[in-house]
Amino acid sequence: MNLQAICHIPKSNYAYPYKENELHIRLRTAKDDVDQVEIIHGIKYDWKNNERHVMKKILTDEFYDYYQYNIICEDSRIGYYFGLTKGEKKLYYTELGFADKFNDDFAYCYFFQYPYINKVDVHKEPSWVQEAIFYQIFVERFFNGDVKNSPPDLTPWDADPDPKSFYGGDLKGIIDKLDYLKDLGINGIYLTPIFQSPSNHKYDTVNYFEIDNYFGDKEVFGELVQRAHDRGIRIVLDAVFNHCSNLFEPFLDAVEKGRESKYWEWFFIEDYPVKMDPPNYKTFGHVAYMPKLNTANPELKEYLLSAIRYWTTEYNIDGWRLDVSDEIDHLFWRDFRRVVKEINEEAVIIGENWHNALPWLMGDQFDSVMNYQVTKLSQDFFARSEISARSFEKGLSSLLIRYPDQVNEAMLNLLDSHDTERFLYTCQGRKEKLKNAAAFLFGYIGMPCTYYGTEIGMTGNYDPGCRKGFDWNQEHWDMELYQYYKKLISIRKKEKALQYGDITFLSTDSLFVMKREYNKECIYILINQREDVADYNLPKSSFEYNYVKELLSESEWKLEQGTLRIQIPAFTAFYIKLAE
Ligand code: ARE
Repeated sequence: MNLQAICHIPKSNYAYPYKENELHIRLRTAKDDVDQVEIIHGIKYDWKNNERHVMKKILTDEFYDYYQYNIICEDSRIGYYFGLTKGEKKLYYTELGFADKFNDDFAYCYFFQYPYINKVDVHKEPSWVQEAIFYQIFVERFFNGDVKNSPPDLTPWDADPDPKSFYGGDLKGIIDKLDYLKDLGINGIYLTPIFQSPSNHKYDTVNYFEIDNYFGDKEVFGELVQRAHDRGIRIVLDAVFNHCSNLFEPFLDAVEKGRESKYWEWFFIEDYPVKMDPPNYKTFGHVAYMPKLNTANPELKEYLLSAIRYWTTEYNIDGWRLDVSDEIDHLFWRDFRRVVKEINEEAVIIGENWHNALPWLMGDQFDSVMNYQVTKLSQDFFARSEISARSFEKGLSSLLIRYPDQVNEAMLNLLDSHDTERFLYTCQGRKEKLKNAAAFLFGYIGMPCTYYGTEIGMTGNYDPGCRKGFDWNQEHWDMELYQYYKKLISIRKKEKALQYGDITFLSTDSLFVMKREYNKECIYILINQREDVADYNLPKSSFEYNYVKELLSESEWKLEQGTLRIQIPAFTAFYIKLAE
């Protein structure tokens, strides 16, 4: 047995409460190493009634197998240890390490413990995340619904963007296109920033309490939220608190008065006079027009949180996406969560962390993060064909094991965004690759998010190329792609297995295979990313089924002698649904 590989960490992604009466325990071993893993668990103060259960192998990545067991408990003061078997060899794994024997009389000295599940510590996601289907809008480029509030010197809508160009997209434009979005089928919109700011992207806020004039006003915004809600669509706003604009009043005050300014401590200014080129204050990246905010300063913190309170309360919005969330202090985010959830427990909080975000996702800060790691894997597998189906699923497995199950259920999964190349661009225009990637995304656990225009075949390089005006001339749309997206969205909305189902990976050399299973219904997502036809024999199911349907083409199949051999054409995805 490879002991070095074995790992369990209490109060982490390896041991966390899923509900007040449900504790999830995971264990890592070396890949294909042990025959069986058991968990022995009991109530700490009543150890003699302990129970022994076999743990299920849930995931495998490049080097490790991962096992999980969910303890259902009325009394949550739990002790536990593991029993590992390999051939004749039996070993116990406790908090003190490995042993051949375990003396139950002294169990309390050895076992791992989960001392108590306090209800307030349970990471509770909004109840709707598993049914959410998001759409991201870069406001300046979606639709110009009110030409009266457009900036001067507009760039023609169909011209290629440069970092400074203005096109006139606004909030009224989104209202005008809500029926388009409703018809597409999405039920959540994430808007890039809408508060007053001199740039087209508005990530440099000048006033956190006002809507940008070129985007509209509070009345229009209120109308947008109301009309979206009327259509069952939620609205998530972008909170940019890592930095502000260099034209933000408090920064101007600090520039003018130096240390005498009551806002001096809101920033990280090294010296007076303040210099811009190069800046002698901390910034986002090396961007002088974005001075970094000192979110540990109590007055600034209260000011920013009051803005959050204002928009969440007055406009009844459904959540926040947090810009550069990984560079802001954790204490700020804990207070932020308290403020948001006190107003609306069902509001979602989505961080912008491109890397492992576990320290933000244990229940006291974010509900979710933008899943750029899935973006990267999807680019490698679907768009660039650089990795195999098996490598892709190993990559996904590593990501799934990083976080508690409720976090995986709430991750914002995306193929592209305003900060990446458009996925079709990465695919070098090969639409079938984008379609396969979308079929994966809408079948995967978490909230699928479509970047505006990806569904009609928009393409473009990294920022600013990915921020072109949405092309509303339907003659230019890739109608087949658009219909495919609509189909995927409608299936995702209908199928409980895709929203709530357990996930299992079963890829072969030639095929990516992912199974989602929920209450005697199961959907196999089979994706052929190769130039040849791929064969697949559906494995025996845990339940008897007679109903077999491929959901994307809506064709029904007959079982032959209880089995099904499927041929998947090159660069095609199938959603095979089995039911009783
Ligand atoms: C502007 C120009 C660009 C130019 C850039 C360079 O438009 O063409 O390349 O300046 O200075 C906003 C605007 C951008 C603007 C930028 C600076 O939207 O258009 O770029 O401000 O003025 C990292 C951060 C992550 C950040 C990305 C972009 O960690 O937080 O970089 N994303 C957010 C927003 C952006 C926004 C800002 C932050 C600033 O979503 O839109 O930019 O408010 C790895 C790293 C990550 C890194 C990632 C991408 O994974 O580990 O940390 O993300 O790559 O580079």
